[in-house]
Amino acid sequence: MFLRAVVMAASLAATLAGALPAAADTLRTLAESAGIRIGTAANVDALDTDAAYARLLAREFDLLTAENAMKFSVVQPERGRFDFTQADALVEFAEAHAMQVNGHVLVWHQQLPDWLTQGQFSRDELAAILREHIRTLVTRYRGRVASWDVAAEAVDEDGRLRETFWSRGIGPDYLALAFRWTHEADPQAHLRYNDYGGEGGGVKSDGIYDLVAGLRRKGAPIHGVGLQMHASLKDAPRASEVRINMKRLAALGLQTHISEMDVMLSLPASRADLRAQAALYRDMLQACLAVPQCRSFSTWGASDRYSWIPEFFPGRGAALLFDTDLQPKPAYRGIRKVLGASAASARRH
Ligand code: 9MR
Repeated sequence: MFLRAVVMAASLAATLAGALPAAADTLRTLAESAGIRIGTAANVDALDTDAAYARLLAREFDLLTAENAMKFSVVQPERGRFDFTQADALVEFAEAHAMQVNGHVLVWHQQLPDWLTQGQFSRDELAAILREHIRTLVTRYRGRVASWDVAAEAVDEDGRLRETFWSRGIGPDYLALAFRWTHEADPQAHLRYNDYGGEGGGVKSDGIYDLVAGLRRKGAPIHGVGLQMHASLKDAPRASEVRINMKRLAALGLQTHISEMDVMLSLPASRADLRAQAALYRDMLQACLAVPQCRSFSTWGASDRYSWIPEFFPGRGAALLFDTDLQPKPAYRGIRKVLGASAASARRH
């Protein structure tokens, strides 16, 4: 009787394993063996309304960034009234599927509520508002949100500190303060600076380097840099320069992340463009895998069904790994191949 039960259990296990051959081949399984996290920005409304999209995220990714759910105007729509509905939904989804969460974003000059941008505040009042915002949000998710994009896009195209609502209102030290306040609220969290257009070489990349080097010198608790990587086929950094940039950031003691990659195409996307897009994704992932301090690779959305590109760049889109029917594109297969090769060589070592 006992033996029969064992045999039945074994055959059931074999049947189940046979029914799920893809599990070993998902991006997240391969990324784990390769030693990095594979992430995406998540659309919280879609998680609620689109079950196939939610399943896709849980199957392929092990790191989620809130595309909008944790931004200032969503979390604190009125002064002192915090709304965590969307942020909670995101964190709970991630926990249910053993995914890490990257909190996005604490101090940024966009998606700020009117009460803040239209208000008249002294420097001290503004600093107190930011401190309270950070304290409330970060404390709520202490131990549950593994990393935070503390600050984003603070460097201008010319490499200098961007003049923003925050730099005007508090002064240039708002960045060092934001890192300190975040660290106080969750001393275990990995704290990142996140920007676009400085992934490879150039003035902006140098400006970002100088900024984070300065923060390190001042003793600010900054641990990583997110290189966003919003690209097009005509406008993308060279992978070799991305690698060099990651290495110089690593020499400062900083981890790096490809934090928001997408590659916009002209619509309708041609097969040649989809192939070139796949090559770009592969190259950037390879650059990340070549630098031990590059710890995660995230795309800004998973499926072309939900992407910011068509809204912001009419006539362009098809920028992500899955199409509008949630079907894998050449870019997905390219990423999977690179992760697979890296996972296999990691196992050999
Ligand atoms: O994808 C986000 C889009 O839904 C918002 O409307 C937009 C508001 O500016 O922000 C987009 O996400 C941005 C991210 O938060 C920071 N880096 C650039 C991203 C694309 O604009």
